[in-house]
Amino acid sequence: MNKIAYINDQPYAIQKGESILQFVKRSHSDKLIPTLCDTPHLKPFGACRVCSVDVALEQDGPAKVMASCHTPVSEGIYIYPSSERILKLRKNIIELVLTNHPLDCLTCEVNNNCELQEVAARVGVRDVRYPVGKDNLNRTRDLSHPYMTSDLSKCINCSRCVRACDEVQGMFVLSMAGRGFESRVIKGMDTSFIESSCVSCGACAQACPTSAISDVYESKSIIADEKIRTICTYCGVGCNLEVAVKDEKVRFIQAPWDSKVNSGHLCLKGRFAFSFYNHPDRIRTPFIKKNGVFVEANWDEAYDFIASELNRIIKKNDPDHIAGISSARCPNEENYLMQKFMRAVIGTNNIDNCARVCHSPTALGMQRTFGTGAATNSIDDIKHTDCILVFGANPTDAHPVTGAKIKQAAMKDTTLIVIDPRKTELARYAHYHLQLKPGTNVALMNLFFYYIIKEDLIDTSFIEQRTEGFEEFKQHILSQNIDELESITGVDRNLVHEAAIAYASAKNAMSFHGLGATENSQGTSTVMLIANLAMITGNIGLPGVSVNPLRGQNNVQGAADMGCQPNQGAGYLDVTNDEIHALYEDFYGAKLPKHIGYNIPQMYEAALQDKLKAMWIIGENVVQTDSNSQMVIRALSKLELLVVQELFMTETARLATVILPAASFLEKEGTFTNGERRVQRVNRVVNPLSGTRPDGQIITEIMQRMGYPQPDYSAQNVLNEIAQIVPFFKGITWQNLGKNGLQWPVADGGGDTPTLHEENFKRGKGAFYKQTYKETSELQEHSKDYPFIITTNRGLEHYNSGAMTRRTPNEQIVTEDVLLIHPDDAKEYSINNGDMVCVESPRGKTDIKARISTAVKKGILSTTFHFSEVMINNLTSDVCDSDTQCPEYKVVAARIR
Ligand SMILES: Nc1nc2c(c(=O)[nH]1)N[C@H]1C(S)=C(S)[C@@H](COP(=O)(O)OP(=O)(O)OC[C@H]3O[C@@H](n4cnc5c(=O)[nH]c(N)nc54)[C@H](O)[C@@H]3O)O[C@H]1N2
Ligand SMILES: Nc1nc2c(c(=O)[nH]1)N[C@H]1C(S)=C(S)[C@@H](COP(=O)(O)OP(=O)(O)OC[C@H]3O[C@@H](n4cnc5c(=O)[nH]c(N)nc54)[C@H](O)[C@@H]3O)O[C@H]1N2
Ligand code: SF4
Ligand code: SF4
Ligand SMILES: [Mo]
Repeated sequence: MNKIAYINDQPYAIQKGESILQFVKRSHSDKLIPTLCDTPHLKPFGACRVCSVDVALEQDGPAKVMASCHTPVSEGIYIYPSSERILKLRKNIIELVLTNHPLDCLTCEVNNNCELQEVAARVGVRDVRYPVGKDNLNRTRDLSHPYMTSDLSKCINCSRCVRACDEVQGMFVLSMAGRGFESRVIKGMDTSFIESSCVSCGACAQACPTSAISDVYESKSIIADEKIRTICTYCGVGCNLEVAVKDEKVRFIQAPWDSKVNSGHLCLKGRFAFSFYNHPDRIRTPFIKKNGVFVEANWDEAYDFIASELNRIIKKNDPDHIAGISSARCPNEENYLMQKFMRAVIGTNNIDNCARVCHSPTALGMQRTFGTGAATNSIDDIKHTDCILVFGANPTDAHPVTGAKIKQAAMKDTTLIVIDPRKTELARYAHYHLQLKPGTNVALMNLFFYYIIKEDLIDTSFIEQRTEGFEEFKQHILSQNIDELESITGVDRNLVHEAAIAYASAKNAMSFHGLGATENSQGTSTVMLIANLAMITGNIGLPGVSVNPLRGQNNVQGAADMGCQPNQGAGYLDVTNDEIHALYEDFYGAKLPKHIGYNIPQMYEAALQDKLKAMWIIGENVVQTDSNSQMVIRALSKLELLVVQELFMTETARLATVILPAASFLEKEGTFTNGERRVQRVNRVVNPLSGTRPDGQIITEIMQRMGYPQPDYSAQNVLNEIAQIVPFFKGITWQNLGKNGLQWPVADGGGDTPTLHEENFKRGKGAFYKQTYKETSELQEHSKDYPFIITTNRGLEHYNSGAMTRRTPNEQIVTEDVLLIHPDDAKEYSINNGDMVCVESPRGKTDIKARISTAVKKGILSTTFHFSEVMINNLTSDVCDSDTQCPEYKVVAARIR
């Protein structure tokens, strides 16, 4: 029997753990009880009392006034939300609140987006009887920050902003100071937004019921024509956006509360950094380079030129003299078409995407160990885990909405282990921070395994039933020289010992890894060890456990799923396999190549050797972001044809023969697949800027121009085509993706898969692979003359080559890449904070501003790679992960002058 409580004498079933407010909202109506200090996803606060209701133990019995937001509903109680005395009480409370608020409130410009006005109207307050609170009305506005403003004369002390900052973002920037009429919100030690440690996530602005804290796009004073839901274009978290449009222009963005990925939260890139889309720098017409200068062309001229050049190169050489790089920034449908174009129209497997320089070791390493190269679980599982291992990842900067969740978990009772050469923000919250020397992951993992096996913390039944190769693996681990591993990694063995026990003895443990694992010469080996770590402890196949790579770009998961790699076609099917080859030939109705094509580093190598004549690059700024920039420039400059499809004139676009102006994510439709395999709908918010076209349309038109019968472009039709060839998209339709998308594999009928490998691994048994640490050739060859190691990572405010974020006000928040250097090193080289230093590697050098910091150990330098003025990839090397050719960005020999 359901337990029951009564609302206005009507019985309703109650649910465990509900407050009276939640109960009334869910079972009866969300209009019955007005609230002020309450807001979705924040803990009940019970400060404003506007949500008060009468509660009696029997029908019409003596009632007590209770704040419904923080009173649990109990069986058999009688709730009267609108009794006469409650209505009067609410009106009094609101009158008092308004007393301390600008008197023009009821007619203020924030019109119908102000919750305070709405509540005032609902409780029937039309004017204010009490005198105005003393000092509240002439507080100065804070206009220091490009996105956040405050006008605290409008503040009603509800504390929603303070709680959002604490409970969602975990920054603790805002607090209440003073008491009574004097109490007010302060930032940091009573400073401005820009001077405080605010990370500009905007959670406070979204939470504020008035516009006391607001974003400068003045979300609260604009009445949008339309609000359209879509997906963030930046990182692989895949946050949902609600984009407000007025007069065909994007005005502001908020986080939908009902999103499974980011329920009500965003970082500053998703929420604020959108103004690149109509920046004057957007390319608005095709260009063809003639005698070294770009000349405007119309689309027909550009298409004819490209088609005739490609046909000429195919005829003179062969199709393998042409290669394509597809964009992990673009939707699945566009990536699918790009690989189809290269394979079915050009006739080559020379197709790749930026996963090569990012998580290709993850895809391969997890395919080898599990059979599927993708995250095993949902991010939401953080709620159900006891231990989190963050391995070579910095999610509070690079995956901020996930990073905030990990931080919140660590501040409660989840054990946090961070393995990173830098003291990242999460490292400061971690119970164990293993601050290893860059490039020594395999040695560190072997040490970690040593203690798990020695302590007998292995999950024997999981190993026996679900895995193979364990005995050999174990013998290898036990034969390791512990002293040597300790000295290689530079981490105290006792700390590794304790962390290993913490991980292995946790009931449920998740791991999250990033580029610190993959962008190394032993990247694939490291990922296999991370997968083996989950297997040896049985942390796979359930909610609350995982091996979750934090995939980088918004759709890098999708670009690989769609077949933008030289060895596997759409759906990861092996292009060299006879049966698969026949299947693809039949499906595309074309003759296809059967040998593996070039990956990105091989494309440059081939170009330098005159074996590649043409490249087509969509949405990737390789000159700035691929390793060893000068080599990349030499390779691209040798090509006879370079097509670059871009939003902006990037360093790469400047080298193009033809530039095609593409439409951005806000201007087109399709699907993005986030790092937890969630395929989500990207909806068009505004029409493509005049002169630009969606990438999918451009590729289709070229396919048609070259004689392939591809139907005119529509994202939904291409999605249907994908569902016919990609096995794990079988049950996906545009309609059934709904608001929150589906996690692949999606079976016929639409059932999706939050957790992989529940019963079996894709490859049958999970495989153990022993690994031996090997020092990178970069250090073997150069550390004598270049005694430092420089490693690169990301900063919160800028995104990769900065092509987009540097065309937004983010540019005012962070203005340059800086070099972190340990105080002892700075002293030795007489470097002061802010000095320009010259950093040099065997490939090149650059000048960069020094910041003295204990976040790095002695001998280690670190910086970001967002600014072309610094062009840090002039320093990075050609050393790659031996299995996937992912460049070793993370370990570069350097010296300073
Ligand atoms: N703000 C912002 N967000 C982004 C991006 C961005 O440019 N800006 N880019 C997106 C992309 S494409 C990606 S791939 C992701 C990447 O996100 P992450 O994987 O977090 O990438 P990084 O910040 O490059 O490096 C992660 C960490 O690896 C550590 N590290 C370096 N060397 C080693 C090592 O040898 N071993 C270990 N264990 N750790 C090491 C670094 O100190 C750094 O803290 O971020 C995405 N999100
Ligand atoms: N030193 C160092 N270098 C690194 C790394 C590192 O850790 N250290 N990390 C590497 C990693 S993980 C990655 S993923 C790469 C990223 O390297 P890139 O992919 O080169 O970086 P982005 O700046 O994201 O470039 C994307 C480009 O796509 C364009 N674009 C955006 N949306 C669209 C669209 O819809 N259509 C089209 N046609 N274009 C669009 C943007 O204008 C931008 O120029 O950098 C790598 N480089
Ligand atoms: S600034 Fe807004 S959210 Fe914060 S206490 Fe004041 S009214 Fe509430
Ligand atoms: S966390 Fe990633 S997906 Fe979410 S808003 Fe920030 S950049 Fe966009
Ligand atoms: Mo990436």
